[in-house]
Amino acid sequence: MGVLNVTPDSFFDGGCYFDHEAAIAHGREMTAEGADIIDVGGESTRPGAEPVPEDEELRRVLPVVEALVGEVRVSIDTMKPAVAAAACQRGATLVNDVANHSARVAAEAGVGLIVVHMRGTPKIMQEDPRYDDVVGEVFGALDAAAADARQAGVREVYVDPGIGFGKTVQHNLQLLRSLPELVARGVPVLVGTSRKSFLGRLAAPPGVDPLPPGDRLEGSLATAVWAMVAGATIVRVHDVAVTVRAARLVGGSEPAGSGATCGAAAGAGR
Ligand code: HH2
Repeated sequence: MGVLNVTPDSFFDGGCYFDHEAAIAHGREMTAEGADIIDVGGESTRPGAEPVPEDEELRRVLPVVEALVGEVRVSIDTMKPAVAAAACQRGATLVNDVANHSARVAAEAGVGLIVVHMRGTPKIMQEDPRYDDVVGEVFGALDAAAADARQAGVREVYVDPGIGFGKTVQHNLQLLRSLPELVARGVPVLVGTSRKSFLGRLAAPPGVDPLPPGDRLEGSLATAVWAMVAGATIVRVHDVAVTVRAARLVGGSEPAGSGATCGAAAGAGR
């Protein structure tokens, strides 16, 4: 799943694709790079983010959804059921609502739903998040939310532990380590670690400032690969081309006619 933020303030790509033409072009680029789904969002969910009015969010996302639906599967990344409904009317077939308010909309539209664990709202979620048993609490909440979505009539449900949504670095690591356990519960799993701040903290030497989002590619790839090995069905990423390459390595499949090699000297045979 390629991330397409039509926002001025997203934590990594804010402002890069705020213009509709730039957003559509980037959606096409990620599709050409091998994304199966493009996740279109018009409101940042970074820690501390201010909510965006509904009419403004619609103005940001709908033209992009409409332009891409004929070319690739489009999901709508929103915390507003009305925005989810409007995007589905225009052809989006997956709802990604980190606030979990959109089960009824997804059921009525006959589309898929991603159920996400978030503690609080983006504005306050990173203010001292605490759990007695983060894995048990998050996975238990996902079980319940997936059951509610099914009960509401959604046929295609994914669960997402919500990396960075009301979690410390240690909480994120515990959840990632326990992914095989979440996968084993039987509902397909989505994982989104791409460029997130815990990667910047983990990769920086002790006493040094966390790495900024632009320097978190290695961590993004390492955690995406781990999620795939652990059995996740979808990884949500900003860097599609390199993640697709990593996925091919993990899956062990050689693209037809690629003459897959390592290093610059293609065909050198080593
Ligand atoms: N992460 C972000 C946004 N939406 N949806 C799901 N299901 N899972 C995630 O982990 C997830 C998500 C945050 O990333 P991004 O969209 O790049 O940033 P921003 O919220 O600042 O636009």
